[in-house]
Amino acid sequence: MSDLLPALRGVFGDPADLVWVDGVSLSASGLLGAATAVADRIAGAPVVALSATASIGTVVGVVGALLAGVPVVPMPPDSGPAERRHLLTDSGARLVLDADGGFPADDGVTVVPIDITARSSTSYPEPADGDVALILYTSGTTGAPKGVRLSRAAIAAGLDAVADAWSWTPDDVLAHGLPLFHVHGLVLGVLGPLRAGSRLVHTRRPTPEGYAAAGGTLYFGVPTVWSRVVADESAARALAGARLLVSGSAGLPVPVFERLAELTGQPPVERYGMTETLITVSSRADGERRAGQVGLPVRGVRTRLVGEDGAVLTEPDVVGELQVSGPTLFVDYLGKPDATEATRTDDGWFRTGDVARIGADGWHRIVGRASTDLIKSGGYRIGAGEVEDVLLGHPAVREAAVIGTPHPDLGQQVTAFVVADGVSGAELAEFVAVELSIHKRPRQVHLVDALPRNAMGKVQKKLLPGS
Ligand code: MCA
Ligand code: AMP
Repeated sequence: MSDLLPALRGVFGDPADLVWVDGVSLSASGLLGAATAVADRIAGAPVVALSATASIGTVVGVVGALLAGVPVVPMPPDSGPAERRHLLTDSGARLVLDADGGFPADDGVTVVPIDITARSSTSYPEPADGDVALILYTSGTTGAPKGVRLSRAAIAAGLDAVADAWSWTPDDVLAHGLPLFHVHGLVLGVLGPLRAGSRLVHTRRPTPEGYAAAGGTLYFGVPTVWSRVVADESAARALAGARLLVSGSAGLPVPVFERLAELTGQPPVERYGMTETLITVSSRADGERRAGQVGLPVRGVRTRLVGEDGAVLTEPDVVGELQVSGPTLFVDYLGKPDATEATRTDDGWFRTGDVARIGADGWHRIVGRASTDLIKSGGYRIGAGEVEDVLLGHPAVREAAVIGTPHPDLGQQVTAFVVADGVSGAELAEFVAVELSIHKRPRQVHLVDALPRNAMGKVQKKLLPGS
């Protein structure tokens, strides 16, 4: 069931350009040979990290780890020292696959360069369905990111479910330019084509011009990408011939949905998911699409809403916490049984932390998040606590509170309120950008005399301007 790489085993022939990333392509047999050479270097390791640049080397590295049955930790290539140290220490990875030769040598790990021209024909046994394939680090409301362990079976089930919803076949050419270290760009965007047998065109960055030139039949984007596409009318019109445009990772604003439909002649499919659950709800290629709604549970997934008292809500159109169950759920947060446990209900459902409404016809609307401490900016999930911890590590900072404030392009932007002496907002933003990855840098830093607190001394984020 969980052969994640049928496209490499000749099931769909040997297309010359199965995977194309930023002008460099590999055939099915070429990718298999190069990835097997990676597998030869890492086989037997308990875990491997990978500096996941937007390059074909990243695809080769991930596939190599899948072939060898070694769980792989894709790291944002712009992670600063604090984030990198955390990912390596928390995952225990002592080997780092490096596609571009840019990984710093000073982290006490062995760097294994990825050579996309190498070829090996070693044959590795198929790992078990329950084995962990990927460990994806993702932010929680507090502390450093947690490693979400995803099994091969969950990934296979998740990909088959979206292939069903989106009528994804080997005749498709998937085009996108999303980062290769999250579910969207990596699981759906790289492993999806390798499971479905379709070709992949990765544009390195998700720009309107890149999308217009990619010649895809199927396109993936976060709402920021679609909003930039509709602002570039000629790029948007160039997508008119595509079979399907898919949006996810954050809510697609209704005006962007409508403008995209107008310029391309087709309303986009919107789908909803999480790193921990993969894609759980979507509209369908062969069905209706509605602005502001994310559709119906995908094949094999069940959803329900729960009220604040924990009771399951059965009335349509009421607001509650969305819970999901099914074969696409993660194994656990690596090394964090308590945090894992906190996400599960007594009867085994996963608490998403998202607030939703389900109509009488089963269509889902995502209304918001239960916690203000998870920010979605440009589709990236950013934990307020992680950014606050870095700010508090600056010697001039006495107090810090981070929230998401509305942003026309990114949905939300990271905004920090800081009590500090003798330091500028720009210096503090730069301090965060050096320690963490770029998109976690506050776009706005407000230096304030005090943070609003309640009688218990707890910061009242809801009282911060813009929250
Ligand atoms: C970026 N820049 C910044 C900041 N962030 N400058 C100051 N402060 C910041 N916080 C810089 C960049 O380094 C760049 O500089 C310039 O701003 C413009 O960058 P660009 O990449 O064009 O745009 P962006 O605004 O940074 O990013 C927009 C984006 C990006 C490209 C849409 O947010 C993105 O790739 N998002 C995808 C996230 C994603 O894949 N999420 C999926 C999670 P310079 O030009 O000098 O380099 S998985 C998930 O959510 C689930 C499962 C799901 O449902 O999919
Ligand atoms: P991540 O773990 O980065 O995968 O982020 C998952 C979160 O993204 C979810 O919990 C939602 O808050 C948000 N999300 C993903 N897709 C959508 C969508 N279509 N509409 C609204 N929010 C979404």
